[in-house]
Amino acid sequence: MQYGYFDDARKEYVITTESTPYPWINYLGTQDYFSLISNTGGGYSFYKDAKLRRITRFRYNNVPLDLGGGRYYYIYDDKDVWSPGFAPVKKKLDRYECRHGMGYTKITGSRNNIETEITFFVPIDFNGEVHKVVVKNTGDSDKNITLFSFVEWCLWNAQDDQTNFQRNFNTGEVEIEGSTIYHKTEYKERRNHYAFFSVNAPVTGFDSDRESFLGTYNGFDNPEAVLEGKSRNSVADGWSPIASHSLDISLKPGETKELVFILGYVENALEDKWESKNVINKTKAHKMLEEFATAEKADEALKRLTDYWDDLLSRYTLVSGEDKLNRMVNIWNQYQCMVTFNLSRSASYFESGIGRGMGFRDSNQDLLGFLHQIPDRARERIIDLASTQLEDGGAYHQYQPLTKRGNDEIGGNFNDDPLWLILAVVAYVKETGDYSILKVSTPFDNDESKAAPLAEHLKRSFDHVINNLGPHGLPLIGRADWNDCLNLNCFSMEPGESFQTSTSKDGRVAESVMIAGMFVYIGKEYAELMKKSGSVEESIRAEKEISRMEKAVMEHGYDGEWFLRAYDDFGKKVGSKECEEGKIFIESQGLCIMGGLGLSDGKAIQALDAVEERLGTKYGLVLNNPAFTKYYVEYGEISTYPAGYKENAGIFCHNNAWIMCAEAVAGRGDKAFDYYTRIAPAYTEEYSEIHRMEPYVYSQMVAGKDAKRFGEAKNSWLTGTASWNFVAITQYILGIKPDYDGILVDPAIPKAWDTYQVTRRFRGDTYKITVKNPEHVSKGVKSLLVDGKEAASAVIPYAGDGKVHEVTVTMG
Ligand code: BGC
Ligand code: IFM
Repeated sequence: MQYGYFDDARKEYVITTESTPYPWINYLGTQDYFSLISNTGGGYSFYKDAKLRRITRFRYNNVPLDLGGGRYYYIYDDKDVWSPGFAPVKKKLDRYECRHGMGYTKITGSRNNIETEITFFVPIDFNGEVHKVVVKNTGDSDKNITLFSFVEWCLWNAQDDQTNFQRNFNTGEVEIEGSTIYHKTEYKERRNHYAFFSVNAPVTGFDSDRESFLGTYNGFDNPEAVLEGKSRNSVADGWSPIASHSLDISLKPGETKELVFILGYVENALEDKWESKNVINKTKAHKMLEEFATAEKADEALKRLTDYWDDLLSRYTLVSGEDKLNRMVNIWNQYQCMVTFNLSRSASYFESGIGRGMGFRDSNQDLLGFLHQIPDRARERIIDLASTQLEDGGAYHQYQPLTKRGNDEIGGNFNDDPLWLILAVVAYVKETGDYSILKVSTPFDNDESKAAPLAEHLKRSFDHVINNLGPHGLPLIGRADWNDCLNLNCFSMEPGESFQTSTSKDGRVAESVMIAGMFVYIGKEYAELMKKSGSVEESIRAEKEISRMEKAVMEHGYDGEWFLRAYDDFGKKVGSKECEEGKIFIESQGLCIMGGLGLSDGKAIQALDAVEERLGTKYGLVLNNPAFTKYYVEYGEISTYPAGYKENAGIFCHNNAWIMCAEAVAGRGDKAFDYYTRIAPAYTEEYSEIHRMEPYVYSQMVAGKDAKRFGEAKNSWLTGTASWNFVAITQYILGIKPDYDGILVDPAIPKAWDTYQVTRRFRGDTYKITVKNPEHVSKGVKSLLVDGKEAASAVIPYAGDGKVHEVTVTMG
């Protein structure tokens, strides 16, 4: 069952009912100011950091669902009160539609011949959001209505705001200036920032004190001020400051009125002192309001935003016989990659914005799907990430985006982390040809006095693995590798200590075959990068280490039919036939085969067949099998999950992509694409009532075959699934891979495909690549013509002339 449809021409998903199976959200903002917005206007906004600079308040896990805060509008029409976005009043609408587009959301609601369309967006280079409101009288008699707006301020630190009431009920301060309501509460120490909510027209009234607006015991769905059609003109003093406007509007039949509301954030320089306590410098706010003084200016800014996205998305475009595939590759997968790049795992409807900042492994992987869009921002992020690396090559697992400092509470010692940095840098250099990044002086542990060239950081990442090997010559897992919940050192923790906070390493010898696979796969990339950048000796040294690791994996990491997952701290096999439960895990199969292991002797194919047989379901591949039905102290958190959920045999969409890549490496395009379609959102759309999450973006997890709610997804939006599936489909299946000296063409496609075209913008040139498959093979490039001339290899040489080049690839 569907709850809407894709409008590909406008790059929108159109939701046609307010009763979606879960709030279906979108993100506004591209750079510093971000908002989450659900299909009924719920959500919140923040500047750079969802924890430390929360602008509006939101209550997670609220009852009823998604009424915990948002940008709410109310219409008072002859005592009939309703919300054009359905929430919060939830009165039946005659028509409802929500269009989630690229960085904007347009919600239309009509009732009693009043149609209201609100377009929400964050303009490019603007620290605020625009709500363009169009109200139309669609009936044949005059209408006199009152429009109310509403947002609730958060007192900046979202965690403190939700917990520290003894203090915070005293601190709220606002100021009213014409139609603008300023929120200027200070947060514990003097910081020169404030927010404001304004409208480009004179208001009839306003409110800035929540209790005055709602009434002491009313909710957002029935504010007393709105029920009476009259603002209280309240000025908040402590308690819960809000911002609400009311505007009387008269409309003749057919008449339309347009208003522009601005919710903005201002950060003044610290030395630009407040004149005296709480007299804020409003110059920037005034300028921001001036920028959106008219509806035309809002329309122009929206046009700039859509042009911006059209340009970003034009860097990789596909024309294939499959509409669903086209819309994933051309629109939604790339869009999600930008969102995960911006937000890492911090703020979604499943991540509270106060739990996590930017993840080291997460953000490095997110770069893989994003860096072709804006390489300069990727470069900056790489340096930020590398600056949180520790001198021994390990890394802080997370950092707060506002401060960019590593998070001490979580620390490091997740032993896969360092390798992802190498992969991100390799991808960046292949995309841009910019080797100079390797020379950038980059601090360790955010300490400038410990700075070294980025190349040195990569070396330490590589060596961190070599310096931390276990009894089988395989990498020590540390607190956990990519699988946060496989905590093989868990049993030796102190009572009350969690794997997140444990730092002791004594007696911990658990080893990860997954990291071994990563080391081979990413290590080969490292060796090649070193060779390409002139460090030949380092490249030779790396190759020797990789060969040694390959031997260790084939000797101790293969279990007869598939790759083992690990050795626990007692030296016992994990992910082996010998295990009672959890006999096979997905991660090591994917990464070992991506590293080329087992390809020459049939072991890779054997492992992939085992994956299909034991992990395959119609909704995707589960992570492990059989699921754990008991708690295993030696495995940790993974076995605390009920069978079929999350890391315990859930369908983790992130590592499904590794199997797609592995199948492609092994030459089995049909299987790779089959796995792709099992989890790609556009393909799940038709069973949205089971899947429940947004059909335009990936979710982290779908409940696996052992779960009671098999097929139901959770944790939509912020997941490495976005970038890895983009890599899997665009580079491994469609086979268009950026490389140091050009674009490598190496498709692994379903045999039935005849042809497809990819247009790839690459370092300023444009390559129009037509792939033909007359012999209906999955793999193999027979000829490659660039502008009519046969190329020497399967690499399209980089021309560097800024021109358009026609490429014809014939498979066979
Ligand atoms: C979740 C993991 C997550 C980890 C991070 C666990 O509870 O299952 O998916 O990565 O928390 O803290
Ligand atoms: O690898 C992790 C990631 O860092 C956060 N989400 C879950 C993944 C698997 O545990």
